[in-house]
Amino acid sequence: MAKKILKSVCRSCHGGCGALMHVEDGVLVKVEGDPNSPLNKGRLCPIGAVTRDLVYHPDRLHYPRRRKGPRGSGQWERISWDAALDEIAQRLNAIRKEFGPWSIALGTGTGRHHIRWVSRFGHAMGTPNWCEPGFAQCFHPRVNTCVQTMGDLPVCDFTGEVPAKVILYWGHNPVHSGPDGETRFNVRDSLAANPKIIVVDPRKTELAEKADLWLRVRPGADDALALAMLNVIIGEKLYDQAFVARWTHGFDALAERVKTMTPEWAEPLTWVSADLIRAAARLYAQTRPGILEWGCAIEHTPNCIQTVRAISMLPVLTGDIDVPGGMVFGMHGIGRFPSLIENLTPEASAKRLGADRFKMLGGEGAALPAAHIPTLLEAMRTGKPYPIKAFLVFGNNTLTTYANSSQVLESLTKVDFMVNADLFMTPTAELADIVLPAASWPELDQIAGLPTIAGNVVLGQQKVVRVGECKSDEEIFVELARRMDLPVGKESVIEVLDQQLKEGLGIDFAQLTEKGFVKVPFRYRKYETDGFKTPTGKIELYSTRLEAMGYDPLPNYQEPPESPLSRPDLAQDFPLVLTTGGRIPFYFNSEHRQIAKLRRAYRDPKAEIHPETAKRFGIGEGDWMWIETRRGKMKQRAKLSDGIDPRVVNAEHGWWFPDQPAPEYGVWQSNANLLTDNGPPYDPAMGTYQLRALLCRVGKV
Ligand SMILES: Nc1nc2c(c(=O)[nH]1)N[C@H]1C(S)=C(S)[C@@H](COP(=O)(O)OP(=O)(O)OC[C@H]3O[C@@H](n4cnc5c(=O)[nH]c(N)nc54)[C@H](O)[C@@H]3O)O[C@H]1N2
Ligand SMILES: Nc1nc2c(c(=O)[nH]1)N[C@H]1C(S)=C(S)[C@@H](COP(=O)(O)OP(=O)(O)OC[C@H]3O[C@@H](n4cnc5c(=O)[nH]c(N)nc54)[C@H](O)[C@@H]3O)O[C@H]1N2
Ligand code: SF4
Ligand SMILES: [Mo]
Repeated sequence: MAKKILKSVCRSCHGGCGALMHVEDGVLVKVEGDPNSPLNKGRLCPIGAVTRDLVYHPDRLHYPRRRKGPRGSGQWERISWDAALDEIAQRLNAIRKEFGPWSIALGTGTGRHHIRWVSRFGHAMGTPNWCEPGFAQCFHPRVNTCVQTMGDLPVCDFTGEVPAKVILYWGHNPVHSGPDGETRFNVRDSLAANPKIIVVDPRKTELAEKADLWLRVRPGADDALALAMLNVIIGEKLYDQAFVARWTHGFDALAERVKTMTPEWAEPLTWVSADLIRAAARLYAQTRPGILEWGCAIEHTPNCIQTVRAISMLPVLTGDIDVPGGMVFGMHGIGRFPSLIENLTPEASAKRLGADRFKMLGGEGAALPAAHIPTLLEAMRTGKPYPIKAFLVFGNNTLTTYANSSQVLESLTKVDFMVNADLFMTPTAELADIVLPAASWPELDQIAGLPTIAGNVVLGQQKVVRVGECKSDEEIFVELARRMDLPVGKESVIEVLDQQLKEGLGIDFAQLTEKGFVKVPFRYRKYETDGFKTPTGKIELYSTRLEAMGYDPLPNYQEPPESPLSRPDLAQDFPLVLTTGGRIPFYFNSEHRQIAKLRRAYRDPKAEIHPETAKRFGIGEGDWMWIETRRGKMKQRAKLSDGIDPRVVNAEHGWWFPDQPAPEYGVWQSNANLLTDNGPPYDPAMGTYQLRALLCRVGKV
């Protein structure tokens, strides 16, 4: 019997846990955490632990299929890869010729191995229109804001020697989640040093229970809260005066901006008492070093960039930037990804949907420019400013994770040609013309270069098995580029990986997978020799780049457009504030509901509500409860909690039911995005729409 243990890295979430893959006669028999990995030290979470159940799930797509019958009728026929790829290549080339390459759009999901390869393939075809439902709503607002104002994204120093003495968790519950390169294990380990804990969250999470201070903020009022904390830190001179004087630009202007934004000003806006705001500002500023764990909750409302801006200034004012135990900049261990963006003609670049308005998403303020989803969906529906003829989806369950799902359905049904590559059939894949079976993470080669973790570990993810006729997304792009005879993008996957690794680490992919991972030597206080990569060479509290793009150079407060304060008229009928999300440890966004072990651990969707509010509407613990907004209605089971504000409801996102009949798989029953809004106003710089802080009403089913 041929037995081997191969080193790889779990990619079932944003994490990147080192994994040992036990393979016998071409079958994956066991997956365990790599004890040598600095990220997980041998552990796997419930999702990583069921990797075999994912790879060998009986519902996995094993071969390409073509739709018979009308769109959404659920009738399919098996076809060969040759037939599938030739048909796609021929249709796409015809569309490019007749309508221009920009009329082809691509979609993908968050933080996957192939996210940048989707943009690469788009650029190779000549279209600027690729998108991801998190781009304007998740992580990239933090990345782009910090790149513009500090030169890079600062991240928690989890792999250094010095533990943080205070941790500020803001709209983030990383013991269950952990975006881009952080694992839940790093987060848990950082608690072992017994730091002070401050939590800003409308729900009483496990972290909130442990916290020294818990600020139960009104959803969507994070900007006001952060500005008030800045007011206290500046007003009481709690900031690091030497650092601020030498390394920041525009401190006086910031001080002037927040002068009137006192805790008393913020109290009625945030529903947090002025005393508690003061206490949090003092505890955070006076305990050092400190880290900021910020999550996507601050990026789910239309004042996203300025909220991020305000919160990002907290560790800047305390001087906890690029110091041991603080917020540090990565060492960038791998070479530049060849995104092929230079292949776009100026005409094509100018056609990126939404880029003229949202420059931090699609223009000069974006590290990797992407299209604006609501503008793209509108172009699908109306043909304006030009028609979108094809939509190629590589790993996104569009009907569950984009805002306003009913309108998303309407948009997708207008597209002439839709292709979907996924591990499983989903309600979204059922709308496609051709469905391709994608390889899952143990079935493909990739580099997990995680510049977002302080240790800057570069990990090799290697193909250890393959099921059916699955191909990796990257391989599909290469094959299509060749069949379409595109001018660029035809190198093999390994050639591209080798090039990135040689440029960064001087090794090739085979050498990386042999080692498993490479730790890049770390250096603190890089700014002392290099400065900050901004126009002034300093951290820009007053942002010259935001100003040049026509946006507010200083952080500001905006009331959410659908709130009890901005729309008291609407609040008569929809009296409660709705927030959505709240990550579940057993599922990743809309995924994993078909894995029996995970589903047994967490059967039904749950919405959190205060017992008094539930009683008022005749709802008991575990009852199915309607939640309704102006956009639509869906049901989840009531989870009663006296930790949530009586005026707030939290609904989980990502729910559909793979066990229910095709083609809908129950996607219209409990889907939080039937409630959310993708209409204006958007964040002026990022185009962010509203996934949280909306008005709703509830009732017993
Ligand atoms: N297990 C698991 N891990 C995941 C994911 C998953 O689905 N499952 N998803 C991945 C993705 S895409 C991401 S972006 C990350 C997200 O991970 P997190 O950033 O942790 O996101 P959430 O858990 O949705 O929200 C964090 C907290 O914000 C609170 N919250 C809700 N509304 C507001 C608000 O208006 N203001 C504030 N301050 N807090 C609010 C919620 O109660 C919740 O406790 O996790 C990634 N990792
Ligand atoms: N209401 C509400 N909506 C939200 C959020 C929220 O908190 N509330 N969170 C938002 C955020 S932060 C984000 S980032 C987005 C997340 O949105 P996405 O990241 O797009 O998540 P999914 O829609 O679950 O799509 C992932 C799909 O990829 C498939 N897949 C997994 N691995 C592979 C692979 O290797 N190749 C291919 N081709 N397919 C694969 C899975 O089976 C699944 O169908 O959702 C956003 N939507
Ligand atoms: S935390 Fe993420 S990367 Fe780590 S085992 Fe779980 S799913 Fe995999
Ligand atoms: Mo996300």
